[in-house]
Amino acid sequence: TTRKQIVAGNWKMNGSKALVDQISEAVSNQTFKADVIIFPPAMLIEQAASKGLTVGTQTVSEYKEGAYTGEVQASLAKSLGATYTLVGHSERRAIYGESDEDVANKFAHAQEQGLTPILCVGETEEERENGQTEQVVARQINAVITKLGVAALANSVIAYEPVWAIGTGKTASPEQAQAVHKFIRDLLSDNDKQIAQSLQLLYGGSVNEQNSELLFAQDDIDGGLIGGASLKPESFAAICRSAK
Ligand code: G2H
Repeated sequence: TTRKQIVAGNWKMNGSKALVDQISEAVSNQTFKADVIIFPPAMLIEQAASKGLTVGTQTVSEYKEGAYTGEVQASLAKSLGATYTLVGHSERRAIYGESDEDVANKFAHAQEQGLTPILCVGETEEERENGQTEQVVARQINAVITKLGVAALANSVIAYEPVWAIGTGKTASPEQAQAVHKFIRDLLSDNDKQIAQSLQLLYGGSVNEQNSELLFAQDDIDGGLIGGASLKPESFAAICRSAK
């Protein structure tokens, strides 16, 4: 099977209009084997899209419109040029209390509005130490399958991001990451073999230009979701080049 790799930059609450220009310069005159996607703060979506970058939003409201002060509206993000959205990033789950059900609702609404969701899953350090990694990741994915059916995953991406590796400099080893990716693909395969084969599974958590090549070379890793290193134009371009 040939799954196209994805290198996605999650800027979190960082960046600026100037950084949009710099990143766009760093990646636009090169061709990569991977699709490159930028997730800047929502206010920069239009500018990034106007530079020809493929763009997504870092979260979306599960509601269509109305009295939801401060929320990011899927249809508006789409009209500004976003084509993807992250859903259920661990920071949204941990800091803003998003439940598995909230995340499934956001996933559903994003697809309804024509955004491709990247569903983020992953265990905390405590859960890993207690041997619960597979159970947690399965619960997070099954919340979407239970609500929407497995067919909904056909037009989506999953990012495995162990919480203990996020922004900590502790990357999962390629073998550790591959083991969980394989577990996820097997879980999907139990539901639908074709979707399991075609779905792109990204690794996230302290990916940088030193470790990306080996991670991206694993059988079930189809690219990465990059935080800190995606804010440095040269590092991000190097990570994009390392995709296969
Ligand atoms: C994980 C990742 C990007 P970082 O959150 O989503 O961030 O690469 O800084 O660990």
